[in-house]
Amino acid sequence: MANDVLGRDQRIAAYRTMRTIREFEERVHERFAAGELPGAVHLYVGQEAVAAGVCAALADDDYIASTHRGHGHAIAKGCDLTGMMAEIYGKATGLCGGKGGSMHIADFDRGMLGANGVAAGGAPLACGAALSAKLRESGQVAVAFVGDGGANQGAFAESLTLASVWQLPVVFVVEDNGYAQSTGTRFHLGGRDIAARAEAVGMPAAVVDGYDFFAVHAAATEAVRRAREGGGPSLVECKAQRFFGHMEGWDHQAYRGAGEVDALWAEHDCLRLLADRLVADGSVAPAELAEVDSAVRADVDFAVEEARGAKEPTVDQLLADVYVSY
Ligand SMILES: Cc1ncc(C[n+]2csc(CCOP(=O)(O)OP(=O)(O)O)c2C)c(N)n1
Ligand SMILES: [Mg+2]
Repeated sequence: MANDVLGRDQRIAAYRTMRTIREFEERVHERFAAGELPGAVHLYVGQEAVAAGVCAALADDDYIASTHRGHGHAIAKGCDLTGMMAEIYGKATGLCGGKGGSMHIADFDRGMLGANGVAAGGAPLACGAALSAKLRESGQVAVAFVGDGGANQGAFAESLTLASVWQLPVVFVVEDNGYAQSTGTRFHLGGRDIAARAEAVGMPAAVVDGYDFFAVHAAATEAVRRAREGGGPSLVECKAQRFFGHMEGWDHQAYRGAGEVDALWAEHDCLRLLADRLVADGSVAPAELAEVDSAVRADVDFAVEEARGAKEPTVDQLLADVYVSY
């Protein structure tokens, strides 16, 4: 794992963020199976170190634009767990009034510009936010999370080009999790690394082990620093597979090899890798991590109970904020 400059409190905060994402996602998995959640839900388990490592490099007022697999990004950027869970339950107390659901969670107060049902939809949005920051000279940075499949969208190529030509303060975080739905990257990528596409437009790029919080954080910190100091855009490609199916409900992962997922849990569980590292280097005692675990579990319990008990939006609320009159 890469060296990193983070102090003890920040290391524990990283563990807390990743544990929160894991607990939240596993609970959503369980509640979906119980038939409680409407709509489409895509889980982020396995990739937690990417969201946590990138967002730990950002300031509160920086922007992120997310993907359809957005819960981890939202949690790492500081979105409220209770509001997120209520949103996934489609309740009026949700972050978007229950009208967005899992795939459209947004919270502008936290710089979370939204999960996005459109593959690579976050890339042009982040460019827009970065252009705004540049024109306002605000010093803010925008991050676009994009999947390996999303990186094949035209909008991604256009965003890279525009960001480079206009030297926007934007970071493209590509999460190569091995698959776009059921299609493995070896069938759709046309090359080994998406990072090469950035180099083609003169943009610095790095490829990192996405299971390694410290490696992600170091690469993101460098890219964010470059953007904030006027050095233009960067791409950080993080390799980390998802441990669950593409989407809750129907994906039995027949396209994956026998034992593939078991091996991921055994060898590439980013949360366990981080915990082992923190204990081994003396940053924390195992008991401290256990305290974090139980506090996080209580937070997620609370979020689920609140969401279950909350009201659904009324018809009036459903129609509010949907159409804009200019
Ligand atoms: C523009 C567009 N095309 C197709 C889809 C259908 N679709 C939803 S998720 C997905 C795969 C995305 O793969 P990737 O970007 O690798 O993200 P991952 O699901 O692996 O996180 C596709 C093709 C879509 N949502 N948007
Ligand atoms: Mg993918």
